[in-house]
Amino acid sequence: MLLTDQHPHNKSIVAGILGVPNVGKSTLINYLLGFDLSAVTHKAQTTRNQFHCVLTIDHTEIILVDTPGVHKTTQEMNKRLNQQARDGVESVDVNLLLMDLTKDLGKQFQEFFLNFNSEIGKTWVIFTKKDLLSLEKLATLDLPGAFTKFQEVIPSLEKFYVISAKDGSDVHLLTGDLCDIAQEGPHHYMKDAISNKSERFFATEYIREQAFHCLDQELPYELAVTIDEFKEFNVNKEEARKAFISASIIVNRPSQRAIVIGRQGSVIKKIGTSARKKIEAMVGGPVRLNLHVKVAPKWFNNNKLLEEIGLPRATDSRRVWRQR
Ligand SMILES: Nc1nc2c(ncn2[C@@H]2O[C@H](COP(=O)(O)OP(=O)(O)OP(=O)(O)O)[C@@H](O)[C@H]2O)c(=O)[nH]1
Ligand SMILES: [Mg+2]
Repeated sequence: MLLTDQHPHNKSIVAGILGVPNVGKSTLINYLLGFDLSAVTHKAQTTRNQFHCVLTIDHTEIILVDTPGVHKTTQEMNKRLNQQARDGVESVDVNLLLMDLTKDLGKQFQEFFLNFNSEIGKTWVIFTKKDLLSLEKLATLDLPGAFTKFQEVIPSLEKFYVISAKDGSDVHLLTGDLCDIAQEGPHHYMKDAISNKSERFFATEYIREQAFHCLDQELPYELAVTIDEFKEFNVNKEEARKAFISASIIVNRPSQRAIVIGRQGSVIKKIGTSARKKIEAMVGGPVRLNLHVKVAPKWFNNNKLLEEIGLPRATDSRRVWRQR
C-alpha cells in the first residue's frame, strides 16, 4: 500500500540484514533505530521471525529487514528459521551480510552460503564488532583479501564496511550509502511507524528475550512464547494506555518447566518483571503481565505450534560447497 500526500523529494530503500546467528544483526538495527526494538541476547538464534523496521533520514525511508541467523540444521523449526531469512530478503534493494570480526570469517561465510541456499542479489558485506579488536589485530585479518575470496563465490558482493554496532563507529558510512542508492518515490510506511509487526509480536519477543537472559545453556532454544490474551485499555483516550497480557512460555520437558519457574517462582518473576518493563515502554503505559509455563514435548517439530509462532513450512534443501 502506498501512502498519499507524499513529499516530492521522498526516497525509499529496503535493506535485508543477513548473517549467521549472533553476528549482531538485531543490534545493528537497534543502533540505527536509536532504541531497542529488536530482541538482542548473547545467545544464538534470538531472532526467529523476519520483520521490517523503519527509519527515516531527511526524506529517505530506510526499511531494514531483520532475519534469523542462517545456520546448519536438521530440526523442523530451524529449517523454518532459514526460510524466514530467505523470505525476508526476497525483494530487497540490497542485502547487508554481517560477519563477526571476532570469529573465523571463512567458516561464517561457508555456513551462511551453504544454508541460505537461494540466489542472493546486490550485497554489501558488513564486518562488525570492530570495537572488540585492537587496530593491530584488525590489520592482521586482511579484510580486502577475505572479501575478494567471498566475492569469487558470490559475485553479487559489491563492497565491504568495517563497523561496530555497539559504539556506532563508521555506521554513518553505511547509512550515507544507503541513502545515496535509495530510489526516488513514495514512502511505504506512515511517518511514525517503526515496524510492520504488532505490539503483540514484540511482547512475545521481549518475554523470550528476557527468558534468554535469565536462563542458562541450552534451555532457551527449547522455549517458545505465545500470547493467550492481549487486551488494551484507553486506546485513543487522553489517559495513559494500559494493557493486560496473558502469555505462555512453552518448554519441551517437565524438568524445564521447573527451571523456568525457579525456586518459589523466582525465575519466572524475574523474566516477567523485566519483560513487563520493556512492554510498558513500548505501550507507553502500565502493563499487567501474567506468565504461565506449559510443557509441549517436541514443540519445535510441531507444525501447528510453529505456525502459531509465525514460522510457516520451509521449502529448502542444502547447497553443496565447492572450494574455488
Ligand atoms: N562488542 C560488540 N558486541 C556486539 C556488536 N554487535 C552485536 N553485539 C553483541 O553480540 C550479541 C548478539 O547480538 P544480536 O544482535 O542478538 O545478534 P543477531 O545476529 O541478531 O543474532 P540472532 O538473532 O540470534 O541471529 C549480543 O550480545 C550483542 O550485544 C558490536 O558491534 N560490538
Ligand atoms: Mg537477531
